[in-house]
Parts: sequence; C-alpha cells; structure tokens
Amino acid sequence: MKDALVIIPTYNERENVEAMVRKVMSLPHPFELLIIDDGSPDGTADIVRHLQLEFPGRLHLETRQGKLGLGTAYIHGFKYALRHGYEYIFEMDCDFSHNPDDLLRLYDACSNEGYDVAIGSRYVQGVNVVNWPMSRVLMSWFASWYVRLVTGMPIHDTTAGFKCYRRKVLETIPLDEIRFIGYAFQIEMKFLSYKYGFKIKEVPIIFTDRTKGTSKMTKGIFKEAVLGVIRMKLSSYFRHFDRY
Ligand SMILES: Nc1nc2c(ncn2[C@@H]2O[C@H](COP(=O)(O)OP(=O)(O)O)[C@@H](O)[C@H]2O)c(=O)[nH]1
Ligand SMILES: [Mg+2]
Repeated sequence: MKDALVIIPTYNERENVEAMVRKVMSLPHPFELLIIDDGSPDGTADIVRHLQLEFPGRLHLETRQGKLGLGTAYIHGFKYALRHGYEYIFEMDCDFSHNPDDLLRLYDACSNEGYDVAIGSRYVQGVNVVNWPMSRVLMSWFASWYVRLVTGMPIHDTTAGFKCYRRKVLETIPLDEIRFIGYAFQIEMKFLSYKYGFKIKEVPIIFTDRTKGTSKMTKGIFKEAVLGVIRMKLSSYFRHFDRY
C-alpha cells in the first residue's frame, strides 16, 4: 500500500506550479503529488513535465483536453489514487491559498488521530482568511452558514477545498454519481462523508488569497451551489447510506 498522494488541479498556474511542487517535495514527509492539468494554454503541464525529471516517482501528471472543471478533475484524481493504492488522499489548490505546511497537520489528523476525513477549515474559530476582499469573505462565510442550515451537517467550513481522505472514504462514496463541478462539489463530498458516517475533523488553518495568477471562480459555479445543495438535501431522503 502506498502512503500519501496530494492532488492539485491546475488551470493556468504557470506562476505558481514550480514553487508549489518544490515546496511539497521539501516537506518532512514523503508526500507524492498528482497534478491534474486541463490543457492550460499557459504551459503549466510543460513545467510539470520538466520537474518530473527531478522528482522521478514522486511527481505525477495527468492531463485532460480543455477546462473541464474542478469537480471532475478531482474525481479523475481520486480514481487514479485508488487504482494506485494510496492510503491518504489530499485535495489542495495550486495558488498557495492553502499553506502546504498544513498538509502535515491534515495527515496527522487521519494517520494518528484516527479521523477518516480532515478538513483544513477557515471558520473553526472566527474567520481565518487573509487578503480576500471583504465582499468575498462575507460571501464565503454566508455560503458556509447557508449550507449548514440546509444540510444540517455539523461542519463550519462547508466549501473548503483543502482536505485529506482515508482511502476507504473514496472507496465508499459513489464517485460516478457526483455531477457538481465547482464549490458544490466540495459541499457534496463533505455531505456524503457525513451521511456515510465517517469521522470528520476540522483542522483550523489560515487561508491566504493568491498573490500570483488569477481566480477561476465564476458566477455559474456559485449558482450551481445555491440550488445544488437544496436538491442534494432533498434527494438524500431517497437514498441509502449503507457501508459495506
Ligand atoms: N484542472 C482544473 N483545475 C482548475 C479548474 N478550475 C480551477 N482549477 C484549479 O483549482 C484551484 C482553485 O482555483 P481558484 O481559481 O484558485 O479558485 P478560487 O480559490 O475559488 O478563486 C487552482 O489550483 C486552479 O488552478 C479546472 O477547470 N480544471
Ligand atoms: Mg484560489
């Protein structure tokens, strides 16, 4: 069984990807890295290919044709991780909003404290967000509150995208049934982890807005989440969440 794989989806992250790869490779735990690049026109994948020569066997790359969305990129990565036998599977952004040093804390929550899912959470104690415009902080905080209200799941940061899953979580969740692509994807993964009864921990982190490159967040992604969570909650009444 292999140990830990960090999945990072990328779209036009030329300014961040090399520093991110080097940072993860330098951590005091032998994380492996899987970049899922959606044919970034800025050549992100070429930079990764070049770095693979330096980190053989630890830096992996999957490329897809065109921008297909964050959710399907992660599903692609999760299947890769299951196929290749990793025990701890992480989600992280490429833009340094998530501090790679915190990978160690998420890893610890799952490998030593026995949690099935560890969430790098901005809203455990107050609001730990640096450099976001106030409008975006408020939107994110209210979004988390709204999702908690609709779904009833006891998680503060419901849209967080910095996570560690134990393998059995991704083996249990029916990955092919997930249709969401943006924030709603992150919400649904948490909702299903909760419904299937997995042990979830929120690890407090500080989230810092990117300083390089641009955000790919769109209005459509936001709209998907607003209606999506209601639909998700309603359909959950007609589903069974048995673990085998
Ligand atoms: N492969 C892939 N990666 C994406 C896509 N959209 C965003 N990303 C990556 O997902 C991460 C988070 O996106 P970002 O634009 O920072 O979203 P924000 O933090 O919500 O503004 C970054 O690493 C992006 O490069 C996509 O459609 N495909
Ligand atoms: Mg970002």
